[in-house]
Order: sequence, then C-alpha cells, then structure tokens
Amino acid sequence: FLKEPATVGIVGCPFSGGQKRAGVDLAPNKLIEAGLVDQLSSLGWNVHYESQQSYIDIPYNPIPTSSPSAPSKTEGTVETQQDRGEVVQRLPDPDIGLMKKPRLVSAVNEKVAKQVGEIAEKGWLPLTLGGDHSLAMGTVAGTKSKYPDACLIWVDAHADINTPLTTESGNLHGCPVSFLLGLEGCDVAPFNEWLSPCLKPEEIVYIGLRDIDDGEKKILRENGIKAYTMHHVDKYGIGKVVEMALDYVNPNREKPVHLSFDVDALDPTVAPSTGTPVRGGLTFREGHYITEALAETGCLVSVDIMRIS
Ligand code: B3U
Ligand code: MN
Ligand code: MN
Repeated sequence: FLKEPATVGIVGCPFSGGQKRAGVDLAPNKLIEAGLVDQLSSLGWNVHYESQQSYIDIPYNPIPTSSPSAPSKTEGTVETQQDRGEVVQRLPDPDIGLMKKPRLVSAVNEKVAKQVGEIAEKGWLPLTLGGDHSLAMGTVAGTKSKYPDACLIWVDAHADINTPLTTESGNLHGCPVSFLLGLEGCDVAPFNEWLSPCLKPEEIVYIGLRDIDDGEKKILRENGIKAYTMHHVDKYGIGKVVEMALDYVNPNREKPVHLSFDVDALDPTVAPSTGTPVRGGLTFREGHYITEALAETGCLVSVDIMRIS
C-alpha cells in the first residue's frame, strides 16, 4: 500500500488532555531525543519529522507543563504571552455531560486527523507518537480518509470503548473506539462537527485486554467485537493470537492495517512509565512480536504508539 521508497511521517502529539495525569505529553520529544529518527533510518526508512504540534494555538489548551511560568488554573479566560509574542486567549472547557475537556480533545483530534490523513495521502506511513489514547480518534479517522477499508488492531490493557453515556471516569482516553464506531451517545458536539463514524465493529480486533469496565463488556458483547485478552495470549501464545486476530479482520491479508499500540498493554515490569499500569501484561518479546508480525504482512499503513510517560 505504501509508495516506494518506504517513507514514514512522524506525527508528534504532546497531548494529555484525554485524561488527568501530565507526563504522556512529554513522550514524543523524548522518543525523538532518544534517537528514533536514526533508528528508523537505519532500518531503511525515509523519515520525515517536522517539528511537532504544540496545540498551543487551540484556545482550550491549558498552558503546557513545560512552561515554568504557566498558571495552573484553566478556569475562566486567561491571556498568555506565547514565545512567538502573540497573545492567545485561553477559553474555559467545562464538562459536557460526563465528558471532561471535550472541546480541547475534539480540536486536537481534528488536527491530528488532518495531519495523519495528509501523510497517508502521500503514500507514507504515519507514525503517531502520543500522547494519550484519545488521539486515536484522530489517527484512525485520518487513516480511514485515505484507506476506507482499513482494519484496526488495538493493542491495549483497556478497551477504550466507553461512550459519553457509559464513561465512569469522564476521561476521553477511555472512549475513542466508540466515537470511531459511532455508538449511541457519540453523535455529540463538538465531535460530530468533524468526525463521522468510520469503523465497523467487524473491522477492529483487540489484543492484550485485562482491565475492562462493566459497561464496556456489555458494549463489546452487544456489538460482537472480537477481543484476544491476556487469557488468550496465555492459552494460545502470541504467535497464534496475532494469526487469529489477522484471520479475523484481514483473512486474505489484502486490507490495509492500522496498528494502535497503547504501551500499557505491556506488563508494568517492562513499561512502568505509563499512566495506568495494569499487572499481567505482555512481555517485551510479545509486544515486539506483534509489531514484527504485522510489519511482515506488508499491510501496515499507519501506526500509533500511545501513552508512554
Ligand atoms: N476504562 C477506564 C480506564 C481506562 C481506559 N483507558 C485507560 N484507562 N488508560 C476509563 O477511564 O474509561
Ligand atoms: Mn488505550
Ligand atoms: Mn490502556
């Protein structure tokens, strides 16, 4: 699916507004500093990395954690002098129903969708570095704009399939899949101003689940969504699980594949640096095996690495 020479377009998303903890927003820079670009080049990829989005021009965005003089409160309108010398109006972003920071999460994802879509359109592989997993609304929407028949492999401890009606936390990082599917309660402003349902229940498969809310279990069951939990990884081994997952969403290996990899799928002993570690996760090799096996299919067209903090 990708044009030769194989080119990756890195989308750095320093964003943590889909949940409460700061830290995930620092990951994209850290990954670049740690030499990601050179590593990808040495694997034979052409790498495009334009400086990452700051999202500071989004008026609902709180002042980034990296700014020492940042006022911590985001309530009310605050005027901030930015590096570029412009004054940006900060607007309040009160809850809508149960959803926290809905305007911010929506505006960021609208940008991400556009950016990922543009990279995919060139025949390059968008590699999105999160940031929290609410960003997958944007990444998957962007991938789907170029490849409407793309299937989605979601590697995660969590199902991220709460809806604005079922979420217990109100954190939108727990809801991206339901927005992509267009489940009940997701046709809601401001999201419905740019995002329309683009994913069918039979186009997604999960690997690594082990922490699912009761409401999410019901949604998974009612929509007949395929999930390989850690129990299946233990039972069949990761090789068989990846094969079964692909046989389910992509039996003829002819469809484009989007991989959304939440680092908390890995066991906390391997990847402690994530917002909500859950015991009993994938080993280092199992995590790598998934990416290797998917790369081997030649079907990968878009990859997210989310929630390193
Ligand atoms: N299901 C819970 C917890 C959660 C989801 N994703 C993460 N945590 N990382 C929720 O908040 O919706
Ligand atoms: Mn996730
Ligand atoms: Mn997770």
